[in-house]
Amino acid sequence: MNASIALMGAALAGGVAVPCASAQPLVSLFDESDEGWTVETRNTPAGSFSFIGAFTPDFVTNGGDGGGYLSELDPDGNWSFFLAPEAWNGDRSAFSGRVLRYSTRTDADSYPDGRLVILFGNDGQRLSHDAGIPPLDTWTRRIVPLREGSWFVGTFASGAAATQPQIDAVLADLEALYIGLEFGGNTAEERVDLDRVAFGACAWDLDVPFGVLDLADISVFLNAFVANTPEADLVPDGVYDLADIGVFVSGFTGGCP
Ligand SMILES: [Ca+2]
Ligand SMILES: [Ca+2]
Ligand SMILES: [Ca+2]
Repeated sequence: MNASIALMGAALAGGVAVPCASAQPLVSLFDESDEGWTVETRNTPAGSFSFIGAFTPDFVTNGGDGGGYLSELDPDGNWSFFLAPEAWNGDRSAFSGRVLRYSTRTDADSYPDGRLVILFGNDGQRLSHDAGIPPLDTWTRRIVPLREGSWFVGTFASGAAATQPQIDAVLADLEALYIGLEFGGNTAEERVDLDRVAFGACAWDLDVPFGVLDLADISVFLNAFVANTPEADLVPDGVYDLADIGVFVSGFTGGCP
């Protein structure tokens, strides 16, 4: 297996950076500002999930998963979410089948609903994903496939699985992207951070610059493959084998779909 990896690395390293020919991902690295992200608190996502309050997250200049990042101290006893800038909404059909990446960090884990990623579509369509609870006090990179098998209908990531047509319908007229930060039940119990968001990146576009395939992506893939971490599980089955390498090589050499 190591020989295969070395061969792949040598083969790919002989190429040049490949720009994604089609739609570029939307990216927030928070190098210099909050990039238009806000925080909203809402009623329970197990219920109406209706709007309660809007807040401005803290922008921190360094210490993120690369440079600056966003940070929010839980502002109230409701359900808090980072909200992507309005400019990210609209027709995102090109992102179907790609992934949402983000890095999260929390200093509490007493409450589970920070696990939620929620998309609003037109006419009240709502989808949700369960990203799980990250380990404490360390940056954790999330990978959320924008395809069937990763989303539920509604805002609580339970019940009916969302079909690919339902996911595509929401992406075709996106009205909001929420990333959960509710990892502590009480007001001001937890501080949760967000960085390195890439919405609509290819599964094999693993490192910055997102939207460009280059040696950095190869390096991340190889390291993740050897370490058996999810970034390299491109045929997502918890097994790290030639199938994952095959997807990476064909994706890398083919650009983005
Ligand atoms: Ca950053
Ligand atoms: Ca890249
Ligand atoms: Ca795999």
